[in-house]
Amino acid sequence: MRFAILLLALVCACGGGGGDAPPAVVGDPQQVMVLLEEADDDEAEDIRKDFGGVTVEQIGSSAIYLLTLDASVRIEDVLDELDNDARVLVSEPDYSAESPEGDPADIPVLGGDVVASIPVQPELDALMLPAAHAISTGAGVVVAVVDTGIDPAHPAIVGHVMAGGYDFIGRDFDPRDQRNLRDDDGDGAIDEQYGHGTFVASLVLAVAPDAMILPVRVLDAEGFGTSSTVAAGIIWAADAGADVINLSADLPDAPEMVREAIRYARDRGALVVAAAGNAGGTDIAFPARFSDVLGVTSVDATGVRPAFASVGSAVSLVAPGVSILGAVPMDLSPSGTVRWSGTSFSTPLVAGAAALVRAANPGLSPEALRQRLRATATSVDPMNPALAGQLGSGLVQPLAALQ
Ligand SMILES: [Ca+2]
Ligand SMILES: [Ca+2]
Ligand SMILES: [Ca+2]
Repeated sequence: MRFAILLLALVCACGGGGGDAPPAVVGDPQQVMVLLEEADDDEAEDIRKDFGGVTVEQIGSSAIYLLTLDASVRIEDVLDELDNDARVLVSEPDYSAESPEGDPADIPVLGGDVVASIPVQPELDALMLPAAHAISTGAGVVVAVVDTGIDPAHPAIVGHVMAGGYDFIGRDFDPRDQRNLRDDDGDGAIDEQYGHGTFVASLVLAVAPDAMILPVRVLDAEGFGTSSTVAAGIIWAADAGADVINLSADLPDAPEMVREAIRYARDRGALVVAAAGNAGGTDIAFPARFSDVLGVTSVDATGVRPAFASVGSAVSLVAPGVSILGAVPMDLSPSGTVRWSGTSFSTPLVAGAAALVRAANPGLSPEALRQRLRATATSVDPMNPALAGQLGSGLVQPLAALQ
């Protein structure tokens, strides 16, 4: 955990604050985000001039601005100033974001299953997809995969990738899943999240085979991003016309900028679906626990909750997430598939279900779509008697949601 310790040391060196709040992990120690009352380029330009040594970028057409500080500028000074700045509604560091499967204990199992088995794997039987597909296949619906990027040429995905994605890690128009063959977070596993986004995309398409995937890269191959990459990715997806946004990532500091990005997406008709996290306790990850989001945790193929799956009253739905077959780039696994467990992989099954319902009911608002999926789920409390009330509305049921 060399990386995390280094970041904590940087935060501690900043001093200030104090109190008994948990130590924040700053994703990028030279970046700060601010929320203005409304998007205002003149005001942003004034802020840039006032500080000096700072570049200011608007995130999409939102009222969120990203301040990047020159090496000579101290982040704590900027945050102190912004605290007292009447132009600024909220200011905060650029907090860290991480894939829930970033621990080396959670890496995928390479296997020889063929790609064609992904949509017909028995692990998905409880979703009754063949019957659901007689009603809807998700045609015309855009699902943004805001993740590590995707492999657009993978046979499980090719032909279902929308143009217009973006890479907020590399800051270019190439949102492919990519790795650098270095263990950047020093946890002993090299590029342990390479393929995460490809895997997620293949599961969206297993449920909604005619949906289109919009790839937005906000996490690197170790599974790390920041609140600015995630907020920018959500806003990008909403502006590109995403109907559903899959976010299999956790931001432990619950950044206000990501809340704002989710509100922005909701106001533009996009439903955000997020992973509840793999800590196994009752602390649901952010933004899965945010009320505007459909938060998803895992069960196995028989509806039983595995030990890793976080549970609690903020869970909305559950879906299979144990030893799921999905796609990864061929240079990671020659078969093009792996088996992987985690709430990150239950999430795209719900995102796919949302796509099916949205395709059949194009006028549904994000809130109505969220309610429809919850109201038609089946309780899994009978299989998990000790967890009654902590598994949301239960197992997502695409067929029932379409009827
Ligand atoms: Ca890691
Ligand atoms: Ca790496
Ligand atoms: Ca690593």
